[in-house]
Amino acid sequence: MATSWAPQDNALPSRDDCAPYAAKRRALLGARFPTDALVVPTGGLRVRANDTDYPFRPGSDFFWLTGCHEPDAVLVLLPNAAGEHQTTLYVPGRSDRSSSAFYADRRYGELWVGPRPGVRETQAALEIECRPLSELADALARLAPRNTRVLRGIDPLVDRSVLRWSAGGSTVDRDAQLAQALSELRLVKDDHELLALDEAVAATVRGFTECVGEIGHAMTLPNGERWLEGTFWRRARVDGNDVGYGSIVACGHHATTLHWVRDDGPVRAGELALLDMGVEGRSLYTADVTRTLPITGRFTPVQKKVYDVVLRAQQAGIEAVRPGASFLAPHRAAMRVIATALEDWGLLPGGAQASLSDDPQAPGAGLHRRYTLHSTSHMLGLDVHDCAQARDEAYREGTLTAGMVLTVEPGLYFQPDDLTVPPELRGIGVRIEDDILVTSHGRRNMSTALPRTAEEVENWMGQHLSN
Ligand SMILES: [Mn+2]
Repeated sequence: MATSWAPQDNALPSRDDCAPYAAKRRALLGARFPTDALVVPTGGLRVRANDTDYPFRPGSDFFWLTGCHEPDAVLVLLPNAAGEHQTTLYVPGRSDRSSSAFYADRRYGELWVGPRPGVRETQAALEIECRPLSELADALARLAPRNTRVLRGIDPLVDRSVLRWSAGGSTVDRDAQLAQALSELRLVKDDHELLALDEAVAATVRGFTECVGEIGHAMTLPNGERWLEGTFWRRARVDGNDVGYGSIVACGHHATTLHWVRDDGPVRAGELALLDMGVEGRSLYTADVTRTLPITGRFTPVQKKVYDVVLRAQQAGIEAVRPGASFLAPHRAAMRVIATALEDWGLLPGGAQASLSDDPQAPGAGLHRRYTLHSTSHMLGLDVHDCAQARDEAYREGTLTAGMVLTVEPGLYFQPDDLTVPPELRGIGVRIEDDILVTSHGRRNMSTALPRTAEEVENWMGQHLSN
């Protein structure tokens, strides 16, 4: 079987656009730890069931530093005397026709999975010195635990090979500092990342619009939410890599379940559809957008009453985004609008002021949270909840800086069995979410291509609803 095949094309790929950006990011990381060796793996294939795997998706920190899409790869930065780092990327070799794996390995053999880049190809595309993965074990064994930091919890093989270091106890803290530094460096996006986010948002806008066009068909199915979920997923796969997180397609009272990802309910006239969906682009940055749409294309008066409060809260939140403002400013601004409205509706017996109190022991404090449930913002990037390992002082209690991208997504949720609210509000859930870039002077809403006001939503749906 190994003979009489035409020669394979071994041309090298051209340079990936991200290469110079990734080089800068590695330099930034290296500068944080000038005398340490740093080990950042991407992780490997994971079994879904029996002999089938989940589609592989690179580790976000690894990908940010390399742009490499291949599973099992490991980046090693070795400090040198000049206080810089020598970069080596360990990648699996190809399983081309010259190898027995070509035929035999159903996970990696190119007969099974198609051509894969190997050491030469990855080096040419990413402009990083690459070595075969088979050399990694020796390379790790040469590192001194005292000045090595490892991104743990990603690759069991890497974790195991450095397990012996943990005996002293202190390396784990050092490793956590590496994860923290990566998260904090990723807080501010470079131009290449912003382009990728804009592309992800544009694809997300197309997906939302296509969902509106499919509402009519979804209404004919017992589990029409799935039809809308699938409609969006098709757009995510065609324009990007995947969805960045499980799409929430929540019609009627499902909208009051925050992470409704079962998406197996009906799509019924007279109800709202809360759609929280984001395309993850080919360069793995994800959008995260929510719209709450009247299924027939027109809000009822009570739906519009709730919608308009959430919209005003979101607008106040968006306007609070500016460099130098605290990360929590959009949340505070949005909650002020919502608590005031809840007080007007007689739902906050102690009043909005008391409910918004920073003192959790104060009477009436936090009562609005029964209906708002979650915080208003999170960072967005390669991960939908980006930069999660950053210290509070750099993120949750920190200050907004130009280049950060965050969501502003207040919501109001009246559970169907909540006896504290009037019956007409029960089962209504509304969230509006946009992706906001902090600019040097203020902000740019990256997702303005989707309508937000009730009137704009109704006009847009009128153009795209089909029956
Ligand atoms: Mn979000």
